[in-house]
Parts: sequence; C-alpha cells; structure tokens
Amino acid sequence: MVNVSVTNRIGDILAPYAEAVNTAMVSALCDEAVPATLAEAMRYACLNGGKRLRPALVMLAAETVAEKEHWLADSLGAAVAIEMVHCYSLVHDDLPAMDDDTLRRGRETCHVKFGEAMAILTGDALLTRAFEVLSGGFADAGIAMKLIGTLSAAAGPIGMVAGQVADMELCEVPPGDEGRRYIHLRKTAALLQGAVRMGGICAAANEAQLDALGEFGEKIGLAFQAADDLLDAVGSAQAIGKTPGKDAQTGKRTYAGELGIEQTRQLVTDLTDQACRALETFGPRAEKLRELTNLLAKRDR
Ligand code: GRG
Repeated sequence: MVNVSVTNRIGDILAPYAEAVNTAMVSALCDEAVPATLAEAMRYACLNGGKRLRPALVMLAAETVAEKEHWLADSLGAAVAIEMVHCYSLVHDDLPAMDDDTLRRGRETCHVKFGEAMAILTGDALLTRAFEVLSGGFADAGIAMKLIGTLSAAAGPIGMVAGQVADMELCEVPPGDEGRRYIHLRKTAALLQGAVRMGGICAAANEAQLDALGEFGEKIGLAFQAADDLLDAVGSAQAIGKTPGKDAQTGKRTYAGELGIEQTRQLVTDLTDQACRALETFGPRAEKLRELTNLLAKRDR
C-alpha cells in the first residue's frame, strides 16, 4: 500500500530543489550543436520524473554547513552535474549487457526507446557533459577542481563503477556481509556521499564538516539501498516505476534476499539513526536533512 503522507512530505521537501534542477537541466541539455536524436535521448533520460534526491542532497548539505540566501543558485551546477551522472548510470544499468530492463521511472528504458547504441552514447554524453558543467559553472576554480575530483571519485573506478563491476560478479567479492557492504558502499552510497560532500565543498566546509557529511552520506547511502531492496522485494511496478522482483530473479546480492525482510527493515532503521547522529555537529541547521533522512527510511517509491 502506498504511504501517501510520507511520499507527499518527501515531495514537499525535494520540490524546490527539484524545480531548480529541472529548469537548469533543461538549459544544460538544450544545445543546438548536439545531434538531434542524441539531444532527444539525453532529455528523455534526464527529464522524466526522477526524485532528484542527489541534487537535493547537494543543496541541503550546503544549507546545513552555512546560512546563505543563495545556496540554491551557488550549488546548482554541482546539483545538475551529479544528477546527469546518476541518469547516465541508470541508462547504462538498464542495458541488455547489464540489468537488461525495459521499465525505468515508469516508462520505456532509453535503449528500448532509442536502440542500444544510442543508449550507450547517451550515457557517455551525460557523463562527460556533467564534468563540462562543473568545469564552467564556478567562479572559484579551486571549488570547481574539488567538485570534479569528488564527483569523479564517487562515480568512477573506485566508486560506482567498482560497485557495478562487483554487483555483476565481474570481480571477486567476499561472501556474506563484507561482500554485500563492498558492493553497496560503491554502487549506491558513493554517489550519495559524493552529493553531500559536493554540497559541503560549495559551502566552503572545513575538513571536520566534510568528514561529518561523508559519514552521513555513507550511512544514508546504505540505508537507501537497503530500502530499495525492500521495495524491489515487496513493491509494485506502478509504485516504484521499474520492474519489481528483478533482484531475486537475477540472483543479486541484496539485503532483503540475504537478511530477510524483517532484518532489512531493522537495518534501515539503524543506518538511518547513525546517519542522523553524524549530523549532530551541525545542530538545528541540519533539521531538514534529518527529516528527509527519516522519511526516506519509510519511502515506497
Ligand atoms: C552503470 C556504472 C553503472 C552503475 C549503475 C545506479 C546503478 C549503478 C544501478 C541502478 C540499480 C540500482 C538499484 C542502483 C542503486 C541505486 C539506486 C537505488 C538507484 C535509483 O535511485 P533513485 O531511487 O532513482 O534516486 P530516481 O529515478 O528517483 O532518480
């Protein structure tokens, strides 16, 4: 059953960030020099109802570090860039050679709509444009460099790509808790952790603040994945906008599959508490981030 009040409240918190990011993405994806079909496929992959969680985390983290009227504008380039990377990862993850899925965000996956070659190139184009946005989007070149370093580490061969390689059993992964943690820290948590660290960088956070955000990002990332596993195990295609039960069918190393539903629910609660504790150093300024974290533990999409 859909938990309307949780979904609505998450929507209320994310809405102003999502709106700003959607508008900025439309202009970042509107470039007459890009071949028409590629441009259409890039827009299809990005402007299609994602929650915009990662960009919201960038901007919420910036607000958590320091009070300033214009954080939304000052961290927007970082927010757009990380959402482009996320959208690329979804397009590539859905490909026949990877998860081979036909449904994403409630509609046909990019390769079903545009063909496999165009979907591969769409992912390539989104990934590279993300770094173009970062390199040109900040008056302070030092901040741009730190953002580029953080996003490439989170998304690349020690981050999300490593997680995907492990998830697809293309490298050796230890059995049990250790292996599962290895996969999910990289496949999912790395980008969420990258998001909050990028927000901290935009707000000129000090090392201790970046560490606290990093700890928060790791815990929320693992909680998010465990909650996603629960949705895959018990959710409906209509609610989650993708094919449910896929993980079990394909023998994926999921929390729900390996720990069972009840233990996974408890894990989501524990990781959510740990994430909120990591924010203590920010006091009341972290309230919105804490509320979102608690709501995400109960999400149903
Ligand atoms: C192809 C390098 C490469 C990596 C793919 C993102 C990913 C790694 C795989 C997708 C499958 C999956 C379940 C990943 C875990 C991360 C996750 C829960 C993604 C979905 O994120 P949401 O719920 O999606 O924020 P929306 O559509 O709302 O943006």
